[in-house]
Amino acid sequence: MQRLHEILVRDGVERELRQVLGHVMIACKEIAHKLGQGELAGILGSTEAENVQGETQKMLDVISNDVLKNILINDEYVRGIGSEEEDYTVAGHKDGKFLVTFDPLDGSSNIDVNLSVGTIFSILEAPANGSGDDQSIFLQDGRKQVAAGYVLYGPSALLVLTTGKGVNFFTLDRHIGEFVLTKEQVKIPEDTKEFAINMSNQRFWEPGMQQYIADCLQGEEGPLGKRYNMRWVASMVAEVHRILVRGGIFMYPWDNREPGKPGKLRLMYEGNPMSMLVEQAGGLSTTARENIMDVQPEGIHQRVPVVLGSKNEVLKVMEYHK
Ligand code: AHM
Ligand code: MG
Repeated sequence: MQRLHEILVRDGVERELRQVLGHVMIACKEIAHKLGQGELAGILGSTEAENVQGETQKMLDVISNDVLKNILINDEYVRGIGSEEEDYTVAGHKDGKFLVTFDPLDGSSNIDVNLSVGTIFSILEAPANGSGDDQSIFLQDGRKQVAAGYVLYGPSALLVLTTGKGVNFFTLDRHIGEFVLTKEQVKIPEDTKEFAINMSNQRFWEPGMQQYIADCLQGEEGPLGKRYNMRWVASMVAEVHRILVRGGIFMYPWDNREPGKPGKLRLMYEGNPMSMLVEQAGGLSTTARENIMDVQPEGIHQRVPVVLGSKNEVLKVMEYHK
């Protein structure tokens, strides 16, 4: 049995980063426990509040955010945090070496129906100067991430992590309270016949995306020559996990539902960490035109179109957008 800590030491991950990752995992174990209690803990359902992005917050969104925030801003190596559920970035320790951004509970529309949700996180190095409550120090492109990952709260709780040396899976052993290595150097198959997209937004997409999906639906008689299958969990963590396990393509593309919002997902704590994982596993992650990790962020809650997964299929979608 190899525990998370042992693998991080083996992979030469510096002590300070190991500590921060350890703290993220303590928070995720706490979140896993609360999710497991469900209705018993009386914390299902929504709050009265909305987050800065105008979305109703679930009670568990707020609780998960508080759990992560409290542990991280008290970590001496964390300069600051940025969260989907915080309007602004929050300062941690003034000399902290790292910045952590996270979506504390992604896919939270799934909570009340007892389906999979997850925590997504991304870790950047803090620049020499600047306080963690100044969002400008967070605005670094995804290539600068030193670690990224998610914890999927499904039938088992699973950590999927990269520190830039491939992607490993760790399953939470609830008996000993530790994440234990269960799969190493995961690779996404290059080809796929499975796509994931919220079809109800079809009329809002660009012509290229409309055409790609129309061609997928034609199956083996169409120009793509394959019989496709479709999945939509409405939980990006579950979606990306399926792709890491058996391949596929996931899209939350550009749409024109709301002016000024190029899609739904956020760059700093959804797009970038998922892109690092997907690329480290041999897949591709793009906006349909450029690599997501090359997008220069302009705001902590910036949105980005997302097309990621099996390499050859993502390249096809990019062709449709030329
Ligand atoms: P959230 O961060 O508010 O939970 O939103 C992100 C989630 C993703 O997990 C998922 O891919 C997407 O929203 C589903 O959106 P939709 O409800 O439009 O299908
Ligand atoms: Mg989210």
